[in-house]
Parts: sequence; C-alpha cells; structure tokens
Amino acid sequence: MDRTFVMVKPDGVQRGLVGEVVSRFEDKGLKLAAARLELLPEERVIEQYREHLEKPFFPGLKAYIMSGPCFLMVWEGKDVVAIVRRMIGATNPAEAAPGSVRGDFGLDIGRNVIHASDSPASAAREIAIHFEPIELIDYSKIDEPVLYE
Ligand code: D4T
Repeated sequence: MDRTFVMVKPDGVQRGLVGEVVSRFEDKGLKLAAARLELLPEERVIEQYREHLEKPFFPGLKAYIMSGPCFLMVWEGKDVVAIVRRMIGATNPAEAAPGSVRGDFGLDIGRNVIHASDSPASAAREIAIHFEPIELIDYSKIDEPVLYE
C-alpha cells in the first residue's frame, strides 16, 4: 500500500480541527499508520520546506509552523498521495474547492491549516524526516476486503 505524510499545522491544532481532519480520512477508508503531536524543531522545519528556503515567505512560514504544536500523521491506502492532496484542496484556501479541508476551514495562504505530500517521492522523503521506521505501524484493518476490489 502507498503512504503519505500529513500534518495539521498549528492554526489547525489551535482551532480544534485535528479530530475533523482525522475523521475525514477515516471516513474515506484510509488507514492511519502513525500519528504524533509535536512542537517541531527548527532543523526539521527547514528540511520539510527546503525547496522554499530562498522564498520571501519562508521566514514567516517557519515562524508559523514553529508557533505551536503540529499533528503529524502517516496515512496508508491505494493512491493515497493523490487522494489526500485532493481532499486537502489548493494551497491557497481562498481558491480551494468547497468540500476540501482548506476550502472548508481556511481563508489565508499563510494559515492554510494542513500539509500533505505532493508526490510519492515527497511522501517517502517527508515520512523519513519525521518518523522512525519503528513508528510506522503495520497492521490489518477489518474493512479492507470491502474497501478494495
Ligand atoms: P504545504 O507544503 O504546506 O502542504 O503547501 P503546498 O504543498 O500546498 O504548497 P507549497 O509547497 O507551494 O507551499 C508551502 C507552504 O508555504 C506557504 N506559502 C506558500 C505562503 O505562506 N505563501 C506563499 O506565497 C506560498 C506559495 C503555504 C504553504
């Protein structure tokens, strides 16, 4: 099965959206493989967002991500990376489709509630930044035979 990295950002945690986000992915049928509430250290924020290091918004982005706890997760399922990207919506919540997490709960690109990996390669990279292999729980879920053909 494929895996993706998802993170409720500090605004989402402060606004009490962790349960809502987890529920949406559970309702979809995805399988939770790991989860942790954490104040991210600077090194891992830099590693996570290394493609944006030189962007003008990076200092604000780093301060925001480190402003409070994030809720980090790994979700599993067939084509999970693309499915979760669609479920979280466009980067700018003002443009994100209604029904997506950012479309339903966000207003501003600098407070866009949630992150999810944008490709299988990013997912592998980001999971390795934030989780040890032993933290990824390998288990069977009883609804798998009715979720997949
Ligand atoms: P993340 O990585 O947070 O899931 O966002 P996306 O994958 O959807 O979008 P991104 O990498 O282009 O942006 C990373 C992060 O930076 C913030 N940001 C972005 C910002 O504050 N101002 C900006 O102009 C842009 C482009 C929002 C998400």
